[in-house]
Amino acid sequence: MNSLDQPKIGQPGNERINRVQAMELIKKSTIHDLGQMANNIRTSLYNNQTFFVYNQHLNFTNVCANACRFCAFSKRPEQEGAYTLSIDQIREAVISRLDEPVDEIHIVGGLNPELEYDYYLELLETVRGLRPRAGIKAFTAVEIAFLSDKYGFSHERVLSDFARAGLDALPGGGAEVFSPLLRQKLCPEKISGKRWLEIHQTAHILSIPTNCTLLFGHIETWEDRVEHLLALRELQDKTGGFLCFIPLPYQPGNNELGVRGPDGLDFVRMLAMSRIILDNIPHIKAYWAFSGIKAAQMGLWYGADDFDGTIVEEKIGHAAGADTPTGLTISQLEDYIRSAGFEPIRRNSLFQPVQPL
Ligand code: V47
Ligand code: SF4
Repeated sequence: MNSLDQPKIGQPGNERINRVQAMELIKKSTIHDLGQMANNIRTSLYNNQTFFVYNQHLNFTNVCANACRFCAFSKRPEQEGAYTLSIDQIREAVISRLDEPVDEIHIVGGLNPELEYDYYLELLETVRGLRPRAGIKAFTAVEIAFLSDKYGFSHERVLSDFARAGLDALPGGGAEVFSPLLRQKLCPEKISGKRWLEIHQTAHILSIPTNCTLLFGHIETWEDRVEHLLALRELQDKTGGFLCFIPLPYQPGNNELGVRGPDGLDFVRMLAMSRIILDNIPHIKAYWAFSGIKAAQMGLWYGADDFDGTIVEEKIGHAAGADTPTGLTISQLEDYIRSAGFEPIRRNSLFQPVQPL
């Protein structure tokens, strides 16, 4: 599907919320009021449907040239536990689950200077060859920028090459929080928020849809969160290429940031404010692997309409101490969604409904 075909979901007749109103809303509203507002929007869009995907995560390397202070996943090449999967190992990982009806492969890794451009192309071609019908959602804007700088290629060139090799969509990682001051403290080596947005804009222009995220619950304020959401909304006004927003609750284990992470109420407040502000982004995800399953179920009443998927096997949040399962079965996912009061709808990467085989 062309990313520009995504539905525009702003509600005609309703004034969209601005920065000042958003800050007032968060300061003055009870959690119940916020939940009701967000749930009204979510219900008007999807009634009681909740989306999920049969997916597989592939983290091809944890070796990373950056050292983001919140990240417990990345390793230096010589560090114990550092790994890089060969193309053969990637092939094996995909083949090992070929008997399962996986609809999406989510592929991300660290910025490993040893990996050549051809490795990325071969990786995509291998997965595409083995899984001709699955959506391939791969490489964050940070990885696209890394390759573009290393080889002197434009973002457009890298994204077009990858699309030809099998890429369908970009995941939302690497956005963190756009505030330059906070980025300096959290991830000084990482690309700026401005460049992250430019890469997503280029993807959208090339009809590659993308997701977007915000890492929250660490040292940021509500002002920072609102600014970040407004920047995403502004780009979406121009391109319509974002499919889904995922607020990522900071996981405090095994990293040097040394702050606590958001509690359950902050998680659902964040979901509700996202649904209210992002009136043009179709889907809001309650990412159970980071929030916990119970909080994600609650999140469905606070504006979220997507529960992510089976995953198997989540590594980034778990390196930072997430105490959730590393994966779920389809029937577990459906049970969690139903017991929260919603109808589970299986989807593909582009959020189109999938009929189970
Ligand atoms: O980019 C790293 C974040 C992201 C921590 O697009 C952390 O559908 C919390 O982006 N605590 C990767 N977060 C995960 C991600 C994602 C996940 C699921 C679905 C999609 C999607 C995208 O995880 C990284 C970084 O922002 N991260 N360390 C941490 N300690
Ligand atoms: Fe590397 Fe990504 Fe971890 Fe930052 S968050 S250190 S870029 S793997």
